[in-house]
Amino acid sequence: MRRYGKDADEDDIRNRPSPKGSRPRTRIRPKHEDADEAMILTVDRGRLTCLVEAGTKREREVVAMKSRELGRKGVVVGDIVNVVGDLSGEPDTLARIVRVEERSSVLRRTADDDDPYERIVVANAHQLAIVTALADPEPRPRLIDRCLVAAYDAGMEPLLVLTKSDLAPAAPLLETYAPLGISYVVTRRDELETTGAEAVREHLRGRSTVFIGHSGVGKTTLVNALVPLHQRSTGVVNAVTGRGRHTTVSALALRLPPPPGVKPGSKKALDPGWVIDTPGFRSFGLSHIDPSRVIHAFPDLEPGTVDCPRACSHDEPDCALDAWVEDGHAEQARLYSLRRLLSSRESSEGD
Ligand SMILES: Nc1nc2c(ncn2[C@@H]2O[C@H](COP(=O)(O)OP(=O)(O)OP(=O)(O)O)[C@@H](O)[C@H]2O)c(=O)[nH]1
Ligand SMILES: [Mg+2]
Ligand SMILES: [Zn+2]
Repeated sequence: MRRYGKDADEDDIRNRPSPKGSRPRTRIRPKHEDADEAMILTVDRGRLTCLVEAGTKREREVVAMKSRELGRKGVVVGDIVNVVGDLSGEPDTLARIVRVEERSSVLRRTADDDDPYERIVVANAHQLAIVTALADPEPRPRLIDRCLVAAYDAGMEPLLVLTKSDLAPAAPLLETYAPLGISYVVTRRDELETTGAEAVREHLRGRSTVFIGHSGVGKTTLVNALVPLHQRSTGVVNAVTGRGRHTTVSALALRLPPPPGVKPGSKKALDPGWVIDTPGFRSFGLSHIDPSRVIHAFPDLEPGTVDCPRACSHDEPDCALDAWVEDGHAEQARLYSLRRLLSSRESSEGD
């Protein structure tokens, strides 16, 4: 998401010289020139909650709907949009979204691998927090691999969040991911409560992070600890099936509170980062993924692919990457991890 606070502040000064915030209306403006910029916080059956004048004293939430001129274009959490109409934020008012700004990133998935219909989950996020419980429900490494592929494809930085460390150790899983050099954090509920999730927050400052994972892994528990002023419902995991109950039904963006000791009004206080809680998914389809974007996340291996045959799957006898590793340009474990990630596209979608 955009570095909101500061920009919005400057905008405020430029556009609203009068203390009451009223603008001259005499000039004839091109269509929607006076639209306000807003960020989408959540979407509920065609009603979109957006934040206007973010980072200013007049910051407020406004409920809006898509205007007809947007056509079929979707609007998702994290989108930066232009809104017009009643922007007072009073109850029972409804503004209109007239434009969606170009997105800096999109996290997409399909319901399963054969599904041609792509859903955009969240726009403009920088980081993908892949939340996996160490037990209850059991971790599924193939699913983690698929989420990593989605992160690399989206150009988002992955963060591995391993929850419920009170139930099982993290070491075996971390070993699998060590060659990928991914940032990670290990959490447990009782510690989240006492430390206020400070260890997690370290990874989140100044950017926007989407939390994804199976139902019941503890995404909302984490987000609640990170943003204590906003408590969402959490659910229990079924003791027999080991499945969560799909407690969270819609994505929601929440601003992190400023870190302790930061001066109010300073840049750090205005831009402490955003977290986006999402509903647990059953599967994570990857039918839309471009393998070259995944290889791009392996800068040590990418140059070795110039000698590959055309449309190389990188897992075939003529693949040039074996020689590349034998010649000492990259570690064998890295090639193994790349191949595992690429092949995760063919594994069954729920695993
Ligand atoms: N033992 C243990 N339980 C935890 C931990 N974190 C979360 N839980 C429990 O796991 C259950 C599910 O947590 P939620 O936060 O609702 O999970 P979620 O990922 O948001 O689930 P959905 O919204 O359904 O996708 C709750 O009963 C939590 O209290 C932990 O670190 N240890
Ligand atoms: Mg939840
Ligand atoms: Zn190859």
